[in-house]
Amino acid sequence: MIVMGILNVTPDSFADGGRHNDFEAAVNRGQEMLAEGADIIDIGGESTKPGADRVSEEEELARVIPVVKELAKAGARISIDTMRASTAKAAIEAGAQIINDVSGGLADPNMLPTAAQLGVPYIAMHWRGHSKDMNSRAVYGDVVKDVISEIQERVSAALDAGITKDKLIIDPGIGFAKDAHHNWEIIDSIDKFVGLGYPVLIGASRKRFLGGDNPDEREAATIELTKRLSTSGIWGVRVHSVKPHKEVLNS
Ligand code: PMM
Repeated sequence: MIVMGILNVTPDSFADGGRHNDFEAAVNRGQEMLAEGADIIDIGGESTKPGADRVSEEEELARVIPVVKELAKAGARISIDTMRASTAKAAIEAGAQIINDVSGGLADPNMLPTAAQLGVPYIAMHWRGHSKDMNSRAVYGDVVKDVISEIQERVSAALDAGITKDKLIIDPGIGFAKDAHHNWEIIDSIDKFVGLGYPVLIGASRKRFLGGDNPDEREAATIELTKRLSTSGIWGVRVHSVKPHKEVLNS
């Protein structure tokens, strides 16, 4: 199972916002994660925490592109965490190798064709709308069935746009338009997501449903969850701290 290390070059991400918000701090943290054995570094320049405002394309590019270039030079396998096709394209041209789109192609109509044209792996996350008001969209009949059917719609759209099956990775979008109960139901039914036949990524790291007031206090629960998921058949976990997760997976 792969470990994707999170590198948010933002002032406002919920767990690591403001910690690597300039070029030097971001590159240092990326190199640290590489040394700890991160398989992929996921670089993002736009916070998606509930209630967050969008950033402009210019600001997003200014945050991520220099960091992508520098860490690609250092040999990192990089995913670009963006909802914008233009940012995805610029990041791939700067040395990133994977597109991580939390909107599954819904936020930008150019994203799926751009990913198809670039021919790189594409992570399609389950999403119901921008962060500003996503909590009001956390309404489901049967959350597992509904999320699976909405992911299947995005998979069809991706395939129709020309992304090939072998390039698609899916993600149920833990914490995105989902309350704690929804998140746990998805995790308890993770086999159903794995059964869809695509690699599955889980990004639960330090999210609110794990309990505790402070994101840093949720690390122990995040590690427990990685341990639990290690036998589930998922492809990878997206986490803030790399080393303890690699240790759990290697033990
Ligand atoms: N969560 C966040 C951002 N990007 N990408 C994927 N594929 N899956 C996630 O669950 C996900 C994501 C929000 O968390 P952060 O602020 O810690 O980056």
